[in-house]
Amino acid sequence: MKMIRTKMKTKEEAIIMGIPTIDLSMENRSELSEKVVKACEEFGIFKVENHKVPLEVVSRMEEEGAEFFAKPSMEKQQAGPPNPFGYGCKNIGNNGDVGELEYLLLHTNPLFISQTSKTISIDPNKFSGAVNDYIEGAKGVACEILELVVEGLGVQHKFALSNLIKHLQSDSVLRINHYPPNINNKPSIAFGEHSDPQILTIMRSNHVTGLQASTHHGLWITVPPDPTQFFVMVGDALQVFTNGRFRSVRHRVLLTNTMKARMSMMYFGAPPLNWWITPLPEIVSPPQNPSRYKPFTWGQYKKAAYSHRLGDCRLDQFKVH
Ligand code: GA4
Repeated sequence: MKMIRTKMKTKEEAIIMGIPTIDLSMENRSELSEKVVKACEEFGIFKVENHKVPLEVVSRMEEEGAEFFAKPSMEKQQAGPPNPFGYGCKNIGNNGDVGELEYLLLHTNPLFISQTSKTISIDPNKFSGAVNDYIEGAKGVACEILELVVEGLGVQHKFALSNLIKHLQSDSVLRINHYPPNINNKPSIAFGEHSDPQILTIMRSNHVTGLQASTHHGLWITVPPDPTQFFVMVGDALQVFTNGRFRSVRHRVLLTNTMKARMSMMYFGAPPLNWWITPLPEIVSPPQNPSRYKPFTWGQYKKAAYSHRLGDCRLDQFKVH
């Protein structure tokens, strides 16, 4: 969907506003990086077209997901509970949040995938093969976006951010969500409002609508699904790396489809647990423009995130007042 207006003054204007679409095959690199930075600043969410992930990689992952969620509940439970990884049903996190969905939460480390696949599929090699290929594809998209972000922000070291998710010890996660058809015929919130704690989220869903993103003014935009493309979302860690120039996007899933299940796949790109999350040196220039956040490691932030409710603004406790 094309962006109709970026500057918003009234509610009416907001309603006709869609999220930006960025064509990754654009030849003019500096124009492309400018567009990415602008989309991150203004929306924190955008769609990318002409990515290089083969369709076959996406459909294999989709088939494996559909096959798993079609199993009887007893069999799925064998892959749970998701503490911290595995199969989950309705419960989200550890503090009483619930949603109208079931999901698989997987660490992206291939050794972990090969172990967990045994409890998920009767053909663990086929499952882990599909998951690993999908992760490689989504990670590629995330790295490309992060390299464009860095270029657009004028940061010297091109791989300053992408290296964090390419790192062997990266704490990135893959999540597959399965939402049942909404038989009540009343739109309902199936996954509550929140921002993602990581650096960047790469999301792809089937054709069933549901994702909504909040503008910086607090208005909800419905994001039309596009099964062949990816959606990029700014996470809390990227907000800190850019010293608040980008803001993590608050989003939720609202279900309206009475006939079909929604399935979405999210790759959450994160650094290693012991990595410090602090603004990129080129972004801050004390004393005029100091860091707005107290330094913390990704491990500390994750711990803090899991001690909060889903919708909490977890970054607040790390802000310099
Ligand atoms: C949101 C993004 C990812 O889905 C997730 C979620 C995690 C979970 O479902 O276990 C969290 C949530 C997410 C944010 C705050 C904490 C942790 C549930 C929750 C209440 C896997 C993640 O990393 O953070």
